[in-house]
Amino acid sequence: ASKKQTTAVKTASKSSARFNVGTDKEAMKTSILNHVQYTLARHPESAEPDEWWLATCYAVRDRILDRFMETQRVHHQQKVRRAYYLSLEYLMGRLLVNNVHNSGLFEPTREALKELGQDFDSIAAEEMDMGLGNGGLGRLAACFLDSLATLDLPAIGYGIHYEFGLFRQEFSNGFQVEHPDAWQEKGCPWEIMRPNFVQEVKLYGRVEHRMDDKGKFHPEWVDYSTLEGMPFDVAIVGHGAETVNFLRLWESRASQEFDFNVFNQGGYVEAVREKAMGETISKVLYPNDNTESGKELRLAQQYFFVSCSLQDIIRRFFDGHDNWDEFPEFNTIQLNDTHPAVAVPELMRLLIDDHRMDWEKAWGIVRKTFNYTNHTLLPEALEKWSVPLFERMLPRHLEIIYEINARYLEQEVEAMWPGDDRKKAELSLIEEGEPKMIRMAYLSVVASAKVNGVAALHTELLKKHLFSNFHALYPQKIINMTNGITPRRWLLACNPGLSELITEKVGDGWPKQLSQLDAISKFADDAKFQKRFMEIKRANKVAFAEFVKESCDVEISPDALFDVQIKRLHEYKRQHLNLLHILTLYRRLLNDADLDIAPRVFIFGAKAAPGYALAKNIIRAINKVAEKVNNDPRVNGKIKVVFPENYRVTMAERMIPAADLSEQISTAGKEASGTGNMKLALNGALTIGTLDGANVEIQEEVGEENIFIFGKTVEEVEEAREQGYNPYDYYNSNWELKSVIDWLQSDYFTPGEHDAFAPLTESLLGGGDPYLVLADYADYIRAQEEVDKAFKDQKRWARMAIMNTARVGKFSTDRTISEYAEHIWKLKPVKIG
Ligand code: B1N
Repeated sequence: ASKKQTTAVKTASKSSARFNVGTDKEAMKTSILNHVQYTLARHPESAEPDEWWLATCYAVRDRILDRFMETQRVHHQQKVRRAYYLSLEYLMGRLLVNNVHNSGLFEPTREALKELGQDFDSIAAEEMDMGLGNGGLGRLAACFLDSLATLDLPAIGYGIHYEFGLFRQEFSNGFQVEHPDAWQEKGCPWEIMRPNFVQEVKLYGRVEHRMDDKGKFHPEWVDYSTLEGMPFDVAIVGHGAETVNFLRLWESRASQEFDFNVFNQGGYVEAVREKAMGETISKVLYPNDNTESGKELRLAQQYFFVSCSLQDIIRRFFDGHDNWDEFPEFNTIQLNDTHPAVAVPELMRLLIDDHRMDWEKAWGIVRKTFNYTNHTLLPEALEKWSVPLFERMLPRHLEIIYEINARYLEQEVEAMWPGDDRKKAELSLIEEGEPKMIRMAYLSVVASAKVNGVAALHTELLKKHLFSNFHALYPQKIINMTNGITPRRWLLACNPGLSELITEKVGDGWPKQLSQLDAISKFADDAKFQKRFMEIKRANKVAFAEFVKESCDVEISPDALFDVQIKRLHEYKRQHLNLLHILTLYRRLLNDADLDIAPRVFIFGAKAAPGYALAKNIIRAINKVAEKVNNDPRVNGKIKVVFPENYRVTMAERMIPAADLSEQISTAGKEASGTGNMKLALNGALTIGTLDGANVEIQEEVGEENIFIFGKTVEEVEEAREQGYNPYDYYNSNWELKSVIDWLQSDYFTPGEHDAFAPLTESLLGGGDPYLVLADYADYIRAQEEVDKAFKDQKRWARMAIMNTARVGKFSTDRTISEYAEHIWKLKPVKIG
């Protein structure tokens, strides 16, 4: 009977390989209604919008899961090679709109909802952002998942199921105030808990070296604490593809087993403490972008998710293989920055201690399996863990790192620079000092087959500075993989007006072949096309203006130039340079009410790390300047400043289609790539920017006549520093610059409250202006005047905007991921169905 049943199950799943459920409007309608009634236990007549949202997600999910199971069945059956992406951050945003577009269910879902008396857009707006990341690095991971599935590449993402993602931001008297982000409040229809794949993780304790019966010493990790990792899977739907990959996020739990043991030893308080730790690890995302805090809990998070993931990878591998020799042939693991770098000693430990492999063989496997992406050169972001902390939490891993270091210094560094102790100290994985620190970036380079930077300039700087010794030691290892963005979310879904126009002109292949956009460049001078392009932009600006009215109670004109800077608040990104320009215009307007400038709206979106005082002060300064400018009748509405609170993926999706100008004004050499620059250009915003990160490559694509470049180059920045850069030289010689900085030092913007912006003005003057704001000020103002001139010539502007959309096809993550697949992962597409 049981055999018969198995056959029946097999036949059922085979005959319905693609869908068990219909995908037309009627089927969607039935399915949504069924979920309202039988999943949510609600009468359709009284269901609330968030319940319609949930029911719709469940209906869509049912269809996606058919493809998900089929994909996994095929991958398993064909024993495919897989890529694993390890990242502490995934900035996913909302999933419903994305999922209906990618799975081809957009029309039937919208129509079904309409017949049920519901509006798709308002239902979709019920969804909370899945904000499990800080900024570019986390959003890049999300775009990569989209492209991996779209290109039919077998890949799984691993990360942490944070209970709280990036904080929700509010402003109070201009100050940023942080609130917990309860993203799971309305339910999480997209994730599936997988209790059958729970993993156990050890922490703390010590190492004993015990002799086995053959007289060989084996290290043994003892007196450790244990935790459990519970996996939650989120399906990742490829665009128009059959492939549905998944993202597996681990949630930490106290291990019942361990509590019981400590309990029996009489350690009641200990047991409760361990339980608290178990429940704390996946609580909250660290809110730092481009800085490391060095906190114990952060290391615990890293190790926890890495250990769960590696054990899961090994389990999956042995479900189909029986030989470790084949491991590197079927598995490649990408480290998203050094945050998961503890995977290196962890895989060594699993191979040597748990699977009794010898060192050389284990190291050979590790070096063929791992690759590492570097995302920053900023010293404050480079991870270094103190040896004493590491020893306490991961004693066996510390031993392994020392052993890796000793062998690599004695064999490889010695062979290259014989007898050179200075080179050995320079290249050591351990930085001498009090305390000693483990250099996680060096560990990642030594253990990886390939190391990549994220834009051409960034990779060159990596080879020249941070990893120059490694580039000499391993000349083939460091390569460039310029970042990208998924055109599905960042054009097709967020800008339906422009998408329709493009499809009308070039057909509907562009979302999967973004270079096809180039075909619209031939319409750049076509008056009719220009008109439609600009009408779409204007409609997007009208929609955004409505949002600003509602959220900030500020009226802005859709005919003004929308000047947008949206990114994390960081000194190197120089939001304060933008602010100095605003103050310059404000001042000029007060001196000359008839000043001939195109009306502008300055739009900001940014969160500051809660512990980053200067960044928070810059937010306050922007808010306070906004208050003054927006309410000063003398300005006559010519400039406005808006800073809606709680910038996030969903807000970016509203702002980017409405932007005219894209501010990419970091100090040259500091922004590894940037990806907002790509999103804005794709949606027809012109860039004002420095020759930094991917701006360099954007200029190459769009042509120098379609971008506003200003400021010092990397070489000029280096030179200025060498010659003893002094901001006062600029302050004292540029009278207008001096006036606006003095203005900030007065209480004009905060009446009665003195020195409100002291941290900001101090950093610019007394603090030595580490990011050369004053040095770039004059050229920035000049470039902004060119922007003004170009905008006044609407035909010229339209032409430039069209050329931006047309020429940025290179920046699709489909191109980026194809390069990773070819040059790093050696990964081939697998067609499903
Ligand atoms: O990664 C993005 C780049 O486009 C940006 O230029 C870069 O700044 C960003 C520590 C980071 N680099 N490093 C981080 C994030 C969190 C953290 O805890 C560092 N983020 C970037 C994608 O390549």
